[in-house]
Amino acid sequence: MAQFIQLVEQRKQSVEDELLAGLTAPQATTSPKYLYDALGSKLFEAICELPEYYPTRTEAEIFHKHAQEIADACGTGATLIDLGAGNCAKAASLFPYLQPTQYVPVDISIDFLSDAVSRLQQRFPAIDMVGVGTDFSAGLVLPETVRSAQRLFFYPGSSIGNFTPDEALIFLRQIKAACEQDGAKGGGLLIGVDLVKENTILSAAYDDALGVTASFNLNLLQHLNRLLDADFDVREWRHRGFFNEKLSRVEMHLEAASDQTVRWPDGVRRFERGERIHTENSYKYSRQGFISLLNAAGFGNVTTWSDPQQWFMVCHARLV
Ligand code: AVJ
Repeated sequence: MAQFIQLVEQRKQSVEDELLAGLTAPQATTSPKYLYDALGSKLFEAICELPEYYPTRTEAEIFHKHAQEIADACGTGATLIDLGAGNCAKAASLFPYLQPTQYVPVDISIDFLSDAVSRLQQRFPAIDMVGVGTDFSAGLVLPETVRSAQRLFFYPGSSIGNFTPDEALIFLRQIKAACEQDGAKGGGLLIGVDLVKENTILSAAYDDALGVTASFNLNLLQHLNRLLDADFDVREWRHRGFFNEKLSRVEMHLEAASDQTVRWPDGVRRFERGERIHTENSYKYSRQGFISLLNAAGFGNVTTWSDPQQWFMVCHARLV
């Protein structure tokens, strides 16, 4: 049986406070983590199947093509800590190469993860599995059953892009600290990073023809209605997804299609037509820019793998 630990059930009050502070700010924002309720996680899986959404497919190609070299860089027998594991499929495809001793998938979408990890444990009975339900964006805390030796953090999919570069640096330093816990040696990081490319390709990836990304973004409003007991009318909002070249990030917004008032038990927010809620940033890096960030966080010995078009990059880095 896979072990499953729910670390912090974020207090309902603090979820509400955080959300309402963002929603009532002059420029309304919500954290991208609220995109991932049960339906949101499924819509994200659907996004990964879209022809326009190249990151997942390109990263998978890189992992497939360079699996043995990647495993040689990472070393076998590690404690593989999978940040934002989702359905655990990416890590599972690397198990035959990485041969982890322990597998620790971490995700905020708790029910989705616990289903995935119990199915995976049946396929790989020899690997010790500890599922962790937690919001690691607030800090990286791991339960004691996670082994400290040879921790390999796995952060694929370019989820690092959800952080600003400053936040990413702080997060990478936390990973470094977690590798060094109890004086452990041999730790490292295997991370997927999306690279800067032509605007049209980036914009299409976040505003696809079928409107799956639009549904993913709009579903946030349904999630907010449940979390806050609010009354967002999903039909009165439009998806916006585009590349902001100056800040080197894709931005997702929800735009009010009409003047409207949204209500929740102790408050209201008026939105005028065209006003937006900023729901996600997805930063895009240059190869050298990201290596510099890794170095600044205390990682070195960086090896990178990319696809022929240089659209995506997988990096392995060691502690220095
Ligand atoms: C899961 C954060 C990597 O930024 O590409 C996909 C999320 N948002 N389409 C990304 C996402 C819209 C995705 N990450």
